Order: sequence, then C-alpha cells, then structure tokens
Amino acid sequence: MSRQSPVAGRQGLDLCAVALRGPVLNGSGTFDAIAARRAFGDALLERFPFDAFVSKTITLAPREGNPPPRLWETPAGLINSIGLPNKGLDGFLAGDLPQLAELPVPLVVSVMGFSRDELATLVERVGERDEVAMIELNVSCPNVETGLVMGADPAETAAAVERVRPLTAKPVIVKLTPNANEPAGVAEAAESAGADAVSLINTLKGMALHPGTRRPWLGGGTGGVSGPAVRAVALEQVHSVAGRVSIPVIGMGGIASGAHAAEFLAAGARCVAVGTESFRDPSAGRRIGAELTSLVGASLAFQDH
Ligand code: RRO
Repeated sequence: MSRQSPVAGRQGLDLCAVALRGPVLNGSGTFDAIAARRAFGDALLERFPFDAFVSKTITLAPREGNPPPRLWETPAGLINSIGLPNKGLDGFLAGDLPQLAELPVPLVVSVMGFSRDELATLVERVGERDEVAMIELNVSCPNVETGLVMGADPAETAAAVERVRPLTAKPVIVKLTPNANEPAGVAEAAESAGADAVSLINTLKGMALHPGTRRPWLGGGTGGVSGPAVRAVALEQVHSVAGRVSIPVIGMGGIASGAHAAEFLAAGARCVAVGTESFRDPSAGRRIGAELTSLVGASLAFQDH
C-alpha cells in the first residue's frame, strides 16, 4: 500500500493523485449538494462538509426511480429503495454538472450502466469534462429491476473495468457491493483490470414488511440497509479488501463520528465517506473531519498505509 498518511491534517492528502484537503467524502446519493446550495446559499461553499464530492449515480437514460415508499427506518439504520432516479447523462451534463463544478472540492461523478456499452458511453462523456476529477463506477446498486449486480461477480466487474479503462485518463473508482460472496476477490479483479481505487460498502440487501399487511413495505419490494447497523460488516470488508489490493480504499458504512472514521483508516482505508449520518445532520462530514483531525497523533490508529 502507498505510504501516505490518510489523515494529513493541514497538508492535505491525495487520492489517485487528486489533491484533497482531508480524507472525508460523502457516500454517493446521500447528500444533495444542489438542494443544499439552494437552502444554505454560499454558506454551503464556505463550510462545505466534505473534502471531495461524489454525485448521485447517473445512468444513460433518465429514470423516475422506484415507486414510494422509498425509505424504512430500522434499529440503528435505514433501508432505501430509491431506484436511481436521475436526469440521465445529457440532463446531468447540462443541468447538474455546472452547479456541482462550483463546489470548492474535487468532483467525483458516479455512473451506472445496464450494459458495458452504456457504461462505456457514460465514462467517455463524463471523462471529457474538465470539471470532473474522478469517475466512480457504481456496480453495486441493490435497487434495480433486474436484480443483477455486476459487482457481485469478479469476472463481470473486471470486464466492465477493462471496457472503460482505455476511454478516460481520469481515475476510476469501483464501488463494491457487500452482497458478494467475497468482496476482496471482486476488489482484486477490479485492480487487475485497471481500477485506480475501490470504495465500499454500498448497502446490504434488506427488506421490511408493512406492519399491518405483512407485505413488502418498500415500493421496490426490497432495499439496501445502511447506517450504524452495518458498520461492523463494513469495517471487516474494508479490512479484508485493503489487505488484498494496493490501490487506495475508500471506506464507508455507518460512520457517524471521528472515532468511527479512525477505525476505518486503521483498517486500511485511505479515505472515508459519510452517508446515512448526513441525513440526520447535513454538516456531519465537517464534524467528523474535525473530530478525526483532533485524534491525529493521539492514536496509533493513524499508521501510514
Ligand atoms: O438509488 C438507489 O436506490 C441506490 C443506489 Br444507486 C445505490 O448504489 N445504493 C443504494 O443503496 N441505493
């Protein structure tokens, strides 16, 4: 693994040669920066909660997303079945990208294709844009009709990465699913195929029943579990993946404090991402970053990796 401290404090750090002021990202789809800018104005830019911003996943064609209800609260967590609503590639490039480019941190655009051809078009077109620092391949959404998760299979993941790798010089991050037999095997396949980093975990497949009818509560039938409920699972998977790849790992899953973030860094992550906690507190990323910085030097958790 590379020898840079994951918490570089005032000096910043880099992720795939992109300079970051700190190690805290958002999990894709968990912070709507455009809505937050409308609500908070330029104060959002002055006190932006993250050190890089990851967009909600986009697809080639626009999507409505899943029928409601889309959320269910579990003990210490959340089940979502959002179903990838988005404006599609053209709508994103014309409408959202110019606004996201105003954020004071590097921009990561998350993309998902229903085929390798679709993924290739997304990567090529997004990668052409100077505003975009990195591209995340979401091969792990649990909430699409096909039920097919590309990232559950090492060979499928490798084929997807091999297909897009020649199409962009931008760093490619592969977002891994915890719903795989062996996420570390998928991570290795992604690395061998040319991925620059991996991020994990996406949500764990789950479901909730309507308390009266005992039929599925969520409009999409099943959903993805996130939040503190999944943190121990995420920590183990980050540890296992980081032990098997030499590319950077972005760790996430139930991080709600600087101490949690420190655990993920100690487990081998270069960066961390905050997801569900941002729904409770939109400034959580900033708080967690500050807590992490105050822990630096006080803990053996911050070893170079
Ligand atoms: O939109 C969603 O339902 C969704 C996505 Br794309 C994802 O990657 N993970 C998730 O839990 N929900």
